[in-house]
Amino acid sequence: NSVPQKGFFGHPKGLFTLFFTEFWERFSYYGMRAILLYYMYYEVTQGGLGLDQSTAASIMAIYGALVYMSGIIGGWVADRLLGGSDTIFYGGVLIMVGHIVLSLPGSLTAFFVSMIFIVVGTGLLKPNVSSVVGDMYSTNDYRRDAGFSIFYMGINLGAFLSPLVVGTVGLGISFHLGFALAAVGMFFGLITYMVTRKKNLGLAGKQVPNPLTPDERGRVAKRLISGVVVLALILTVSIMTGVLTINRLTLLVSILGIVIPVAYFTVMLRSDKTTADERSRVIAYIPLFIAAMVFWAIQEQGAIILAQYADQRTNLNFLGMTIQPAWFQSLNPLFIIFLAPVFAWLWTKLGSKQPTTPKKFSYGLIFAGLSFVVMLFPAYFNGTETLANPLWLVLSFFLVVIGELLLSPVGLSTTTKLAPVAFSSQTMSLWFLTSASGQAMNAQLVKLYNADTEIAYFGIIGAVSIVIGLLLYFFAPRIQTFMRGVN
Ligand code: LEU
Repeated sequence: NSVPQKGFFGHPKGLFTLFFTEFWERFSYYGMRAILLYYMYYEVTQGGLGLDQSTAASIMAIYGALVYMSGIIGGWVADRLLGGSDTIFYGGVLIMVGHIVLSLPGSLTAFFVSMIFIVVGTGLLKPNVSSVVGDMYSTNDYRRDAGFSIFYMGINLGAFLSPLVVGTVGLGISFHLGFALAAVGMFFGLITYMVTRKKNLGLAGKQVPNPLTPDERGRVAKRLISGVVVLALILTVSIMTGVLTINRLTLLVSILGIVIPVAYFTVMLRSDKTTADERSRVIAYIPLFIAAMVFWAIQEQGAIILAQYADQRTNLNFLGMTIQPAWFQSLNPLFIIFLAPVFAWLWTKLGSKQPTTPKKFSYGLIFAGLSFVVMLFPAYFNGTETLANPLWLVLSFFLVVIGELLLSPVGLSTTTKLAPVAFSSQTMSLWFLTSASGQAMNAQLVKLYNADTEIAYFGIIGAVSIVIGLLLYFFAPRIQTFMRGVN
């Protein structure tokens, strides 16, 4: 594309397509997440599945972990098999099917089936829709960063509206009707994508960057088919014999949350395609990876522990209205939408005086820690028997968003800059892994929360995050030297 396109707010028309596809995909995902926890632990008489709360909380965490781990598969499929554009489409179809399964009155089994569809579907769609945004701009196009910011607004607009829509219907009428709305959302996304992609996306995402050679194709197909068959067999047998319990599955995902990044780092450090400078940068990336992992662990507990808190520990009669607990899930995206421009302005204003990336990460962790520390106050002042003022939750979501805006926007670009060139097609997955691993850790942590442990829970996790943030602050200059010129 030698003539830059300007069909959507001065940006390539393709941004319109990707913006609305991702808007609707996030609408469906976060709408579903806003009621899923309640669906799992509400009594059967209330339309729920009647699971115990700590199991429900753990499943929320492994669900979130798997959704971003599967990005590795999505990245690979786009890179070697289908190209981004088609991979996004198939992902959207699987996601929609997943929500449809949830919308039919069903059992725990139906729930797990839908989870498989949504995990694989999101893995195909989510990393690729972001990479195709990048594909629409040449590397020196000055509109590139702004394009990503607009795209990020699409994500958060979808995430903001859906708890209000899906949450209200899901909790007010029926869970299944709520999930049906999530399916309808993804359907709108698919329609937008299908109708406008040919005209708007052009060649973006059409090429397969590193296609399989013909004899690789045969081998990969064989391995893939036998892999899926073996996995399905193992799953069926272990579920039927009672070997695979929810607890063991949770443990397995938590272990994957450690094993996958360790494997990634080992391969990058050992590869002979990695130069000495690049090796040093990978080492610098390790503490940043861990910091991001801790950050997302706290941020994602907003949909688990804080959601539980909203339902059970919060006074939902506020200023004469009755609040639905799912509505609190709109706070994070709402604050992002309002504060993202403020931070963009701040960084421009500070120019070269702005904090280095490791320092931004450290502030991010401190704010995340504070978002948990403030949750100590209601119990500290009034005990755990009195319902808390909902404004405490609002404050907590506000603080974590400050952290998110310090860490998340620089996180992806830092990943891109610190990963060795030979691994560049993997950087999106590597960044999503920070969230996946954080959530894999959550799968064990969230089990520890209940009314009796509340104070210790928020206090210890909040303090640990702040301490890691401070450590990172002091080691920031050292990490910076390992980054070898990248800032
Ligand atoms: N809120 C973000 C999104 O849904 C989280 C991601 C960066 C892990 O896109």
